[in-house]
Amino acid sequence: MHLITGIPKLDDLLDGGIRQNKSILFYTYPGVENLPFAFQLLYTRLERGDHVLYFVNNKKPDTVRFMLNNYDFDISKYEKNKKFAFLDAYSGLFGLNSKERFSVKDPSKIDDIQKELSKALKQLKKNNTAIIFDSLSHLIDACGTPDSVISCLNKCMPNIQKLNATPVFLFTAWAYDKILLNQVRNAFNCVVDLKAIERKVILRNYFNVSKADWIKKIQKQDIPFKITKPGGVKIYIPKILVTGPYHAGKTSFIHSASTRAVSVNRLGTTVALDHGHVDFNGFAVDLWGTPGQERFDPILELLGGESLGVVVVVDSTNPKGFIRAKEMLELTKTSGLPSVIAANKADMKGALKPNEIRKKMNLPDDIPIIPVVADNLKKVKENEPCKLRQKDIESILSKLFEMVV
Ligand SMILES: Nc1nc2c(ncn2[C@@H]2O[C@H](COP(=O)(O)OP(=O)(O)OP(=O)(O)O)[C@@H](O)[C@H]2O)c(=O)[nH]1
Ligand SMILES: [Mg+2]
Repeated sequence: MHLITGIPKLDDLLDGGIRQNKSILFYTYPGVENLPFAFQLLYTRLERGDHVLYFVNNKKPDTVRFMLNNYDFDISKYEKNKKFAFLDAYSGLFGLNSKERFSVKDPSKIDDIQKELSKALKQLKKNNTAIIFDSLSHLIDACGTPDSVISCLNKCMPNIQKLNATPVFLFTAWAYDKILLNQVRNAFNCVVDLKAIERKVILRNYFNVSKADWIKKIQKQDIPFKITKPGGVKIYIPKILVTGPYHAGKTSFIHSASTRAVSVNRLGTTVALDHGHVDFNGFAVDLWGTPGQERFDPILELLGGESLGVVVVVDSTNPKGFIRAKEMLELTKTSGLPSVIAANKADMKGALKPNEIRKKMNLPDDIPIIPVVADNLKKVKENEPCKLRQKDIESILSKLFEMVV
């Protein structure tokens, strides 16, 4: 059975999601956040009717509740109908009584944890239950030798699985020795690595799946991500360039696609740049728009730098602009990057069809050309950006994001 995680792209890489009763490890490099991955997964499972048991040993259960709330994951209704419960292995560390449904008196004893875990799972037995282990690194640090934790883990994994649970472990690879780190990785059916590219400071976070024993050939792909609050895990594309000839509709495109956007415009034309932030389909993306007028050509190269993909907005009624559009790709040094042509103003008389545009622009078949129309023709004004139809914008964004990631 496929259990979707709700984490964008991860489900694709896992061939539909994690598998029931298989263990999954989020193997995290120091400095990278892993909690939102667990949160998004557990909330997705709750929404789909599963139960969740949250084992926590490094912060108060209330802290987890607070953090979940910050991401807009409201678990209160699931707590009320007993679909979500904590297994508190934190309060006991300070000799405090726990108010949670399940708790361990002495969390430094791995056997006690195991007993309480079995008790909790027996109560939940009839249901699919995801158990979040937050965190395995802390369990190793708190419960004696790493070897004993690993061997206990290996011993209790089949039991966990017998009780119809799918265990999800959070692990941060602090300075442990290499043998232990390998033991940890080997103890799970599936390993998702959460890493960062560092140059003195962390530049970018990404994840990949390095192991999933139900898949014959794993797609080796690094997926860049960003954590947003609320929202959780989003695939992050820091820069998509939006370019194209004068008056084609670039500013209109950016404002229609973005949750928030700013433009430096004067008398109805862009004189510096447009910037917009897109939050769509699990992607968080920043759009950068160029001006169209030739007098601004000297800044085009600056605006194009470090783009990962391009939306080329053309006016479908104005073939003269097509050559200019290709010239702008050269000037911004973005030709060759994943690109989609937004064939804008398709609502207007004389608008060329995508195949005609492809011919005139002499474009290869792998560059999609997607028609775009104004959302409401009555509201289109001379020299003022207008709202474009959401459906058209979304097909452009999904096509391009798929090509970039
Ligand atoms: N009918 C129609 N008009 C559109 C459409 N898209 C944009 N327009 C209009 O075209 C004009 C130019 O739109 P902008 O979004 O400012 O174009 P731009 O490419 O940013 O222009 P510059 O920054 O000056 O190069 C505005 O008057 C818009 O209202 C469309 O799909 N249909
Ligand atoms: Mg503009």
